[in-house]
Amino acid sequence: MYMNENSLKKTLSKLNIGGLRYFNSIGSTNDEALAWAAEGAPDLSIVLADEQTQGRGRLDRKWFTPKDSGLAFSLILRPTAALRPHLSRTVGLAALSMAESCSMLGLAPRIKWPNDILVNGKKTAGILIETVWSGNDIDSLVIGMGINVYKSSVPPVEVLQFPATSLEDEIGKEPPAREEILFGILNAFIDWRKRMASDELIKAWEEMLAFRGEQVQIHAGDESPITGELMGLESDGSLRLRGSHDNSVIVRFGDVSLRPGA
Ligand code: BT5
Repeated sequence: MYMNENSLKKTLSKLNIGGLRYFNSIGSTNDEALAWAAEGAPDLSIVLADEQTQGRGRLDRKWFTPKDSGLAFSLILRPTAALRPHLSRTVGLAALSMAESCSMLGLAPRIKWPNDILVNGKKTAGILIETVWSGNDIDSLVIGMGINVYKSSVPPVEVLQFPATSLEDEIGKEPPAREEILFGILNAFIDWRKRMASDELIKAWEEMLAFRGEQVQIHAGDESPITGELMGLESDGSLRLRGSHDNSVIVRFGDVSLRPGA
């Protein structure tokens, strides 16, 4: 059974969103949102699909979204002049909003920097942010979020580099309706966005980080991994590690994992 579009609209009408495009099935909600943003979609417009046939992760990876299993949506942001200097914090804003909505379900989520939400050490949600440019300026951002709600959303182990789970698995019973979970995420997002320029956002994001105080490695491209103790965040959302000579190492992108044998 697909999501109930009417109850979705009704739930979202309580929030100040820009517009909604709902699909039973789509290639990728991010692709639709990128096209809509380029046509001038209003701020906080949402593209949501029950099923994605070409769901995308970062770096051409795939995001598995079978029908009737999870939440897959893309939020279009039109940054104001005041928020423009802080756009590198957007992934934290999205991660914190998803993590808070997991906390409200009684779970203890952690953010695996930069874009994964872990529950009990397993991936429950991921974020993919893409940009619409206007010359050298950012016209808008598309924030794609995928959350595994029911057990059926978890991909087969063979395709995973990192263990995955769903809210249903972790709560141990039927999770709330997907519309309600979406409402919680958007509500938190709208609220945190008001504080996007404040240190409060960085502090809350930092407190949710997975592997703090542990030895980690960061893989970015083909280069050999960067290693160090995971300390926290810089004010732009970069990750700060302590290297083996007590030096600070700042990381802007990559995939974090625990350092084997450390
Ligand atoms: C992400 O990439 O985690 C970003 C996922 C963003 C998905 C949303 S859904 C709405 C919007 N529309 C899109 O097309 N995308 C966004 P990354 O960190 O690169 O992780 C991708 C990796 O996670 C894959 O290579 C798989 O190993 C694994 N994976 C795929 N589907 C998964 C799932 N449902 N649950 C857990 N892990 C998954």
